[in-house]
Amino acid sequence: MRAMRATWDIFCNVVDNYGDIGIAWRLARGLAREHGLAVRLWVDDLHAFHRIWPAIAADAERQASEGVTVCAWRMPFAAAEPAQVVIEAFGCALPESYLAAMSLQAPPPVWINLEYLSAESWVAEHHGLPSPHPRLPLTKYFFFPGYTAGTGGLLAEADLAGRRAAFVRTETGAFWRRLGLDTPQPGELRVSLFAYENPALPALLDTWAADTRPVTCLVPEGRAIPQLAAWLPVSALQAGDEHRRGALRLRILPFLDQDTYDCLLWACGLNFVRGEDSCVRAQWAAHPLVWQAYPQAGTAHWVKLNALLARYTAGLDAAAARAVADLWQRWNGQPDTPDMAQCWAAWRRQQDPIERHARAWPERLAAAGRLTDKLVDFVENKLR
Ligand code: TRH
Repeated sequence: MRAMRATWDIFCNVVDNYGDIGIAWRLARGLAREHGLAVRLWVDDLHAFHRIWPAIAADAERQASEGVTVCAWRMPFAAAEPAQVVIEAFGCALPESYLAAMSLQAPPPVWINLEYLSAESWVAEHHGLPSPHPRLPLTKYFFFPGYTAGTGGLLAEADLAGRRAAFVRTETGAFWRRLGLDTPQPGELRVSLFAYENPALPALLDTWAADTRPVTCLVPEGRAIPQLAAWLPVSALQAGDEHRRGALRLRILPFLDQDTYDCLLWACGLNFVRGEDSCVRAQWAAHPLVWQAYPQAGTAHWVKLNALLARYTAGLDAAAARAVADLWQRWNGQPDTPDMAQCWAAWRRQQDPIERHARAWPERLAAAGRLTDKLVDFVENKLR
């Protein structure tokens, strides 16, 4: 049996935010579109799904979208014949009844836990390791996305670079009009901001307001809005609202669908991103980025942040690398970093080399390989 003919089930439990469903959806779409696979995506929160992909109906038990069968994951779990390949996204714990049904299949399904992405070096050593089920005759494999060839690679569509290049060449003006915005003025920096609540945000806004050149900050509706409202200050903010403070123009956007958000990353000169998926998309976008790592207990997210910083800044000259690192670390609340005004001034001084580096970065990133291709290869090897 070849994976190309296999059926696939992907299970996604939305813990919070949009990363779980964002990644599961990107993966499901990619497997269906590029590998012609029959993919069912089981999701326990279709409301979150609807936010990133409005074509999804939040109340449908089963629906088709982009060549994927989307199923509502309800408990108790109705009997379903297991697929030949089962992806458990981020250790979401498969329904017991489904696991039992898997153990009765001959041969048993290829069962894979899709892990979170990290740039840390241990990832390559753990990628692909098996773990036998304690009771059932099943083996789960751990599939680690990552930044090096020895990992599971990164999510990216085969035509991503081409679509981005075509957009930048011919579609940016129309995109800004679609969002109700003008095209950037000479010297204007257009920034997208996707962030968790962040104690560093007011200082960043102060700094932008005091910039010598215009900064337009575009914020899709979400968790940063209350802090923005408090800083302005205004009682509330909603999509379409615009406020000016000094050099800063702040504009609230509606939450965009996943593909349109990509266009925003391609169109802006600097992208503030968070979590996992938007961070990778911003890297593929070939513009400078500032990453806010998903906050974890203690300082675990600082370790992740510094691991990506080390990879991302390798090859930049020392002053530019320092400017990138200081701004990312200040944004993530790391101690012993200069204050925000100093970080921003240094970033501005290094903006040209940082932009050149960002343009060249996707080519280096591609060396990690594409996650969908690597996953299909991995499964084909197990099915042999
Ligand atoms: O939403 P997130 O903070 O998700 C997080 C992280 O993935 C984190 O690692 C995980 O542990 C936690 O969830 C549970 O950030 P992320 O990963 O960037 O996911 C956001 C998704 O939302 C991404 O697919 C892009 C999409 N998006 C839109 O579709 N429209 C938008 O307007 C915006 C801002 C994002």
